[in-house]
Amino acid sequence: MKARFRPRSGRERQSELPTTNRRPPMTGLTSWTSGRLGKRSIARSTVAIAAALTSLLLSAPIAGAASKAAVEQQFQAWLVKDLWPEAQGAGISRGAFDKAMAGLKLNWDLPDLVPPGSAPPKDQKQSQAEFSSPGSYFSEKRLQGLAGTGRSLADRHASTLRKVEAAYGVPGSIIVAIWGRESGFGGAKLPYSAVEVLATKAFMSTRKDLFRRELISALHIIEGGDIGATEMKGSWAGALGQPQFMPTSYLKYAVDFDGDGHRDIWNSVPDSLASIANYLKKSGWQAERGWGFEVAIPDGVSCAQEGPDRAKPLSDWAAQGITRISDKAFPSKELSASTMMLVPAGTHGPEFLVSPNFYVLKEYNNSDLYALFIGNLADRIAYGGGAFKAPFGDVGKMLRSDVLAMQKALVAKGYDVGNVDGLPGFKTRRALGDWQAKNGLAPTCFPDASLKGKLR
Ligand SMILES: [Ca+2]
Repeated sequence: MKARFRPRSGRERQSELPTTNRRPPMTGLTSWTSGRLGKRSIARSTVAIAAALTSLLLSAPIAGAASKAAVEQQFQAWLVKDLWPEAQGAGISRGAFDKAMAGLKLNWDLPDLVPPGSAPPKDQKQSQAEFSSPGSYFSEKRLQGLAGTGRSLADRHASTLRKVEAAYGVPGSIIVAIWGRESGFGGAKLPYSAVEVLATKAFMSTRKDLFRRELISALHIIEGGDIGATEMKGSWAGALGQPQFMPTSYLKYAVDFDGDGHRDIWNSVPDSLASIANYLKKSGWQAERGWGFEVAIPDGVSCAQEGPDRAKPLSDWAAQGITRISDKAFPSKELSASTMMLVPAGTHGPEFLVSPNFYVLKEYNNSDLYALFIGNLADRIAYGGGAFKAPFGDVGKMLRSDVLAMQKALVAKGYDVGNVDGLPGFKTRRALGDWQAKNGLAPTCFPDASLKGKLR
């Protein structure tokens, strides 16, 4: 788990679904799978810095030692003259504000910083990023480790989980899977002061406005008395405690489940588990449904039918000949319920029929692979399930710029690929499958090296 809290830069990307702004990406997965924060905003030039200093800073990604001191001074002035009036307007007391900001300094080690006067980072590197198979996301060793620990913790906290399930209608296995994935069941060390991270990013980062909102929310949490500023620990991205909530999510979803009067997602397991469940319930979790099934799509049934906007009753998919890969029957109670096809690697990987609960998991972290990871881990914890049966295949060596070129070609031919960003989300996959079928190719619904020359 340790690696997940290391600063990194330039990995967050936008997927094709609307992003939810609930938490920034925490995972070190392949870049195209993640990106809850939406488009990185181009930092406004906020501070009128002398032109000479600007040109100096442009030559270096981070300001040098001398100018760092100057930026620290600007930061202190910003806290008092810029941030405080907004915090005051939002109902924060001067006492809580001063206490939270006492001795605060910028954290220069965080990723995606844009010190005043420097240019925002160019996205050029992203287009040269190698595009790899999603398979590496599902490390069998890691999943087995999380499942083993998850099962024993599900036993240890069985009575709490039963109460949480009764209160929120979310299966304990799903809650425990998220708890494990997000913070190693609360065991991962959260090394950062959330206030320091949020204030640094609100002052100088690629997404200042977003982090400013989160900082104000963090001040509300402190003002409310659930936790002190120094105890409010988080990730390098400002995500808090065992469920890894951003402060705005904390204010919406955190609950006091152990009854001590505080919503303590840092130290209380019952509060952490119930807060995760409440997040999912408020995001629309349907108690009577699972998350989905790995399936076999027969030859001749197109993979280009996927997407949350193409839901059908499960029985309609079954009528096309789609079966569970386990050969078990679909549960009869779900047959009439709304279900979607999901092929994250087209025909090059495992194929799924998913329920709306799958998209609720994506509200927690807007990535198909994240939601599949949680579903798979929960099945292991609940039923002793194993790895997905179908392997993620090799799609050849490609760059994001190659995917981008294919997207542009599809758009020129009138297809809707969603965002033209070099990331093959479901609309791109679907468009590619339709184009393949129209051109006499068997649809694979995923960019691969062999298609580069054909699709121009
Ligand atoms: Ca509590």
